[in-house]
Amino acid sequence: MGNRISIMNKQVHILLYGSLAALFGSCAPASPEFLPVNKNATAETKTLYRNLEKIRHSKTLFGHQDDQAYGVTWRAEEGRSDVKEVTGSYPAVFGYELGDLERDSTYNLDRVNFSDMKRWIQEGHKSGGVITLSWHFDNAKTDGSSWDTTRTIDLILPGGEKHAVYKTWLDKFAAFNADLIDQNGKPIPVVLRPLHENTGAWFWWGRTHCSPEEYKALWRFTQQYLHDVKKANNLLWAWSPAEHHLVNEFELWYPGDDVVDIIGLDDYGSWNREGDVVAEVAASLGWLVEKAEEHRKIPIFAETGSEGLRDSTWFTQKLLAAMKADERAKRLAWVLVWRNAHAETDRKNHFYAPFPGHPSAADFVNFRRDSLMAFEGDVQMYRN
Ligand code: BMA
Repeated sequence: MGNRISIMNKQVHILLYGSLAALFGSCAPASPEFLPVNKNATAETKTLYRNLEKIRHSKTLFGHQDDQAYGVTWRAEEGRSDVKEVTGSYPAVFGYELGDLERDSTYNLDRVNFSDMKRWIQEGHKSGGVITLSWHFDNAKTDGSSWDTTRTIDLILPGGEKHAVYKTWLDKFAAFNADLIDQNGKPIPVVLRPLHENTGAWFWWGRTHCSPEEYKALWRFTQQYLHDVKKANNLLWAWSPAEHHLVNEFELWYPGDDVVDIIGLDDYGSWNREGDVVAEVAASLGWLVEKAEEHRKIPIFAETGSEGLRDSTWFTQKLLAAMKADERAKRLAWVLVWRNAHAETDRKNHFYAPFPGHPSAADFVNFRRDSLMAFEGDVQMYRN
């Protein structure tokens, strides 16, 4: 109840301030600036942050992981995108994955060439889209993957015997990041989304493999090192726990207002539950938006999707329906669906966006046309 009142107050405030601004034009007092946590963020990064905050009140950007890298029937073919081939437009958010960068590998863990990735990031940015990066990094103790949950966090924190190794990983990211330069020679703003899904237990940084203090210390060290030592001033920081245990444990694991710009949710599981999934996802997205707004952060649906899209109207009747069923959920800045793995060389039926000829293609065109959704070209993220 209290929260609803404060949202109503906010709307009255916005209305009032809007009318004053209209009356007095540029003489009206400036609203408090919406700034990222990094005081030294580049002007372009600040513009992106401000625009995300502004645009989310009328539009939700559509994102797709590895969109230009491969689709269900192709791999690394210039200009291709399953999303574009079905709807005529690229997404407005491009997600890429850094896993295996720490191994000095030419390819990431899903066989995307890192130099190709840099070029696609440049193209995505040039089209006005948002770039976001996840990182399924290895377990430093065992050299296993992210899914190797052998305890390792104590070793990579400052003072731990693998701390120096962890720093070399961040150095490698900093070198990769330094190559992300736009056509004017300026650093491309990047939304970094490390240590994700930590309220689940499947990664070594998950809730049963470290304490909240250790998790938050690792988040803080990572940020401080990239900001202060590597001078990576093009980053916005997205924290995206999984839906598991989230409602009860949000504040326990939240790294802090001074180190988070964007608050997201990763949720695949809810779509497969019994009952009214639209109502349930709507409620949890509404809750997330309210939580982010309480903290003065930007809310996103950081990862979701229905693997293999067996429901041919999933995009409009499930995802969009949930985003519209709760007034608060309409204020998400973006929703990103996971990758369309190449069936022949990677994984069969591991795709989350329709591709030409798929039964859900027509529904996805309707989703793209919906007035809430923004694809490539619908919004300008880098204009002041
Ligand atoms: C997972 C799956 C894996 C992939 C990983 C990193 O959820 O898609 O196949 O390797 O993300 O992209």
